[in-house]
Amino acid sequence: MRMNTHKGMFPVIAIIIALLIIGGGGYAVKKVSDSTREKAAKAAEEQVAKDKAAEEMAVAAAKAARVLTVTLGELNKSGQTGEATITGVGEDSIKVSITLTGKASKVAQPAHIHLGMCPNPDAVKYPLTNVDKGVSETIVPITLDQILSELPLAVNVHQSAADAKTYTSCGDIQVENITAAVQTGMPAPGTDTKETVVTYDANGFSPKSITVKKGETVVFKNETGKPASVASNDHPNHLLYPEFDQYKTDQRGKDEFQFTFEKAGTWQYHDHLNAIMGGTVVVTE
Ligand SMILES: [Cu+2]
Repeated sequence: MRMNTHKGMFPVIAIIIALLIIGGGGYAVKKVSDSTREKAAKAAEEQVAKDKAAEEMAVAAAKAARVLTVTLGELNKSGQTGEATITGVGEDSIKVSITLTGKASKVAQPAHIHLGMCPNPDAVKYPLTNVDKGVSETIVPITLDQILSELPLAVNVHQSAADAKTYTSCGDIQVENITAAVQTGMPAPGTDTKETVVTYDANGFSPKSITVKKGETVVFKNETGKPASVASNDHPNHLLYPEFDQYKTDQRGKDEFQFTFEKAGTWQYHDHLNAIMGGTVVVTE
């Protein structure tokens, strides 16, 4: 009877142990997959944060790159006209630059951004540096967007400190006069890529040898009237510059093959479909 009980108990214990092992294993697997998932989620979060920061920088740059031009008209027969430009500086300031032409003033002329419109603007909203010898430059700690939210505003120049009541030049700030600032030192999109054309006809590739700088794009134009496929030497494996192989690109079968050389070196190539025809691209640093 006791023996029977023990015999009967054994499978039960075995099953319990087996369940514990399976359960434990399952737990371990779950733990590993949880930590993998956590890592992936964290990486995704970091990427989102990075993207957001990049986007914010781009938006800030775009905002800073705007310029608002204000045309200053003559008032009270002053003989003075001119222009004011309002540009974003950094993320939270603007630079107001005034240039007056026409009749020069012997004294410094007070200037402000006033509420209201020309020729009879209201109270001073933002004082500007006096116009001296026709020029004035002021950094105002507000954003261009803030200025635009406060319109109507006008840039107004006065005769002199003594005769501030007489306005000499005035211009309304108008939202439609915003343009993109010309960025100096930054290449305009599309102008930084140079293209070199190599023509391929019955006589072969022409010019047969070209020299380009790293990062430049070469366009191979097939004018043979037959299918062609440009590839680096040696035929048929193209291992000299494996990426330089039209067949491996989305331009496969096309009569024009554009390739940007990112590796410096001397790269012989050929037409894979007529391998006796070839040329050389020398890529310098
Ligand atoms: Cu080949």
